[in-house]
Amino acid sequence: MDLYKRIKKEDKVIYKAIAGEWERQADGLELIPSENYTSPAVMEAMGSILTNKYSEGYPNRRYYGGNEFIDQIETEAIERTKKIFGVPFANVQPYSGSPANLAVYVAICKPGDAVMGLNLPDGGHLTHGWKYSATALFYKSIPYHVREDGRIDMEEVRKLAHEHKPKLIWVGATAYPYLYDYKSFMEIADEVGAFVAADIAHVAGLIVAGAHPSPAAHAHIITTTTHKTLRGPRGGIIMTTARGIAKDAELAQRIDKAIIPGLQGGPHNHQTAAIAIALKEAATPAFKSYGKQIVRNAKALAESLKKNGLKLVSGGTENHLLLLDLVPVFGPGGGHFASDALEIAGMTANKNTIPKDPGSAFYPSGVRLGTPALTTRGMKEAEMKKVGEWVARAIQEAHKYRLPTETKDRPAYLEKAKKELKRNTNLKKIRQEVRIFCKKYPLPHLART
Ligand code: DSN
Repeated sequence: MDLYKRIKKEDKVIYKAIAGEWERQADGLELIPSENYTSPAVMEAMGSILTNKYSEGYPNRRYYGGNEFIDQIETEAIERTKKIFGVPFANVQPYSGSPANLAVYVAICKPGDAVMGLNLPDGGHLTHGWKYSATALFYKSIPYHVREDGRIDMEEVRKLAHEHKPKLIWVGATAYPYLYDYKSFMEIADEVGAFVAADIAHVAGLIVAGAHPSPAAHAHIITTTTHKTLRGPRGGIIMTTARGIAKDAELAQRIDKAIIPGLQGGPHNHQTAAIAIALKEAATPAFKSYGKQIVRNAKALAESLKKNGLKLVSGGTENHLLLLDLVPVFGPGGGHFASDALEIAGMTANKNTIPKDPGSAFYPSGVRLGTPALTTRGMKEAEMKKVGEWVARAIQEAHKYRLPTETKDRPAYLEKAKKELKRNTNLKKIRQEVRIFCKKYPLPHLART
């Protein structure tokens, strides 16, 4: 790996781990829907000298000298965000999605205010008020849920909003295979005087590509990470919409103050430059095709999985991700067995709860899959058919396992099952097929080991 020759010389331990991770990413199928591969230009910016600089404050309003070029970079990232998402204000300093979301609370809520978000086991995010998140410690969290079919229960959202009069309602999720009804959320929020924050972390790239509706006209605030479908570096952005400014003329300034001095210190300038580059890439026609292909690939993967005998929550997908309902294979709580079998066969996914999960958040009954990373590698519908077959074959190899009913027996049982799966010759065979297949779809990096 020429790219990391200095690390190789200076620190063999870290070099070896990076080289191992490089091989893992290159030779396996990345099916985690929140992961992706950045471009070499984004990578270069992340490893640039910009990491050396302190810049607390905002462009032309810094607490430190020497920020002439940093100001140019941050201004460019802000302007690109505004243009690409059609919003009047953007803050590009959040270190990632969770700090971005916390800044929204700090900007508009007082401790103890009621807030609403999709329940985590129903597909929601930790920072939308999950009971173990700081957001539920400091604010009164009122979760809403999905119906039997997996769609958000808008009747429940309206009922809870009228009952609790929340200050803030989140729209967004981490495991939701449908489009969001932003307009209905806005109507409900208007009825009770709440702010709507759309967390588009998962679908930002799809929105830019025109493959998912934009919440710009139906939310006051939009937050996103930059490293999922948007294909940038790890990072976060908070946008204030025209509707947000109309509701509160000071909203954008409140958000800026919530980031610094409220929550963060100096921005990560290397990250800001990399975000600016990713936004430039996202504005190209090639990216629009990419975003649309992600969705076509997800639908093709869904068809292949069903054809090979697996059950999907909602029976398919409207975006980039799919949720496998594994209750018919393992009974309750079998997500571990599937994700272990997939990993041993060279496919990375994550176990996940499904709507009305008969297991638990720690022992969920589903697995979450997605196509953003595979689409970056140039795979299309024909390849998704193949991937679906491998996923089904791998899960089939684990079908005899059942989660013990006694919680204390579970860790040992799971460990034993994993050991056995590691010795499974059919899984080894799939691993080899996947490795050969991956060689045809190189990562967008500069060199290989
Ligand atoms: N960890 C992200 C995901 O995988 O969806 C959410 O923050």
